[in-house]
Amino acid sequence: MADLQEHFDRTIARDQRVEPRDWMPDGYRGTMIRQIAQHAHSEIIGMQPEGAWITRAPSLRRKAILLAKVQDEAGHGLYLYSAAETLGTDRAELTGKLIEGRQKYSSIFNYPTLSYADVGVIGWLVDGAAICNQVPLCRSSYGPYARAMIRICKEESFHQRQGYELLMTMMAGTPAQRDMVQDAVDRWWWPSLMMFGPPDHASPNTERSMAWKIKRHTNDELRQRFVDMTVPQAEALGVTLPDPGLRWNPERGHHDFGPIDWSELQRVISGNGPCNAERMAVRRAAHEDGAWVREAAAAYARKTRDGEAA
Ligand code: FAQ
Repeated sequence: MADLQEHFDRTIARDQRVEPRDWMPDGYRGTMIRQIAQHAHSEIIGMQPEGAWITRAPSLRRKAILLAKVQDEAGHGLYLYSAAETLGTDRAELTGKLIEGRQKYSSIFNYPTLSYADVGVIGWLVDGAAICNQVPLCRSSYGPYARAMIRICKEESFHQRQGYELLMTMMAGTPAQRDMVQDAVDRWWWPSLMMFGPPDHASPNTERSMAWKIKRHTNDELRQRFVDMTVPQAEALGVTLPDPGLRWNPERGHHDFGPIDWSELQRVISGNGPCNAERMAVRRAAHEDGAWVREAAAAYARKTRDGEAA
């Protein structure tokens, strides 16, 4: 046992990857399953806010782009459930936990999408925040997760660019279109900052996840990186970020920003955000409606196996 622990510690210390065949402490396995499952659930639930606009996209071009983006999110969910399966769980079990409300998904997907500008702002801010958080996860210590993240990040970059391009187009349009963009930015800015999780002093998992090199930066470090990256983009776009406390601090070499309402994050995580009930109801209905597909696939697999055995 001591040998196994030593081998694991050496793997982490040398910045090598932990692979599914390797021994790992139960705590490491449990943390990886929790994080990967939460991430996978976020991608799947995350299809809903933008998916609601597919039938109302303003042009064929916008519809094709949005369809591709939402399909990518389904794909990300599937890679991530597969990565979780290498740790000894299975997708059906994780889906069960999601729909029973026993596992979390990202707070950000519990906010409504009120206009088409929200599709652009989700691409710019939500995918922008996701990239900031996930690029370092390409170096996460668990091999299957780190490798899944490489492709996911490439696709998220396309998502971010399509959102920014959509917003640039709207900002070059009518005053009403510019107002729609500003209104969407006002609503999504603070929830986007909350995506990075609680502040470091109130984050129970960060210290251990950093020691295991699952996380490479703390929640606050990544949040700051996102703010610094986004401020010049907002200027180029011509929108105002809704924070009177936002200003460049030359001494820190970073932007200062105003206080985040952590009680809102707590409320949303604990199931009481604006759309939690709706998101879960849609997910449960999709699961029930898909029962026949799972049954047919299982019957087909049985038949093929029996045929091969005969
Ligand atoms: N929402 O101790 P920490 C996307 C939970 S994908 C809900 O700091 P940790 C793509 C946390 O799980 C977005 N729960 O936890 C897309 C923990 O739960 P516990 C998802 C949150 O794990 C774009 C507890 O609070 N991305 O956007 C949130 O060290 C557009 C204490 O927190 C990922 O999952 C939250 N915001 O750090 C799709 C990335 N924050 O212990 C569609 C991978 C924290 O009670 C459209 N995950 N919690 O079970 C991570 O990097 C980390 O898990 C953090 C949290 C940073 C999210």
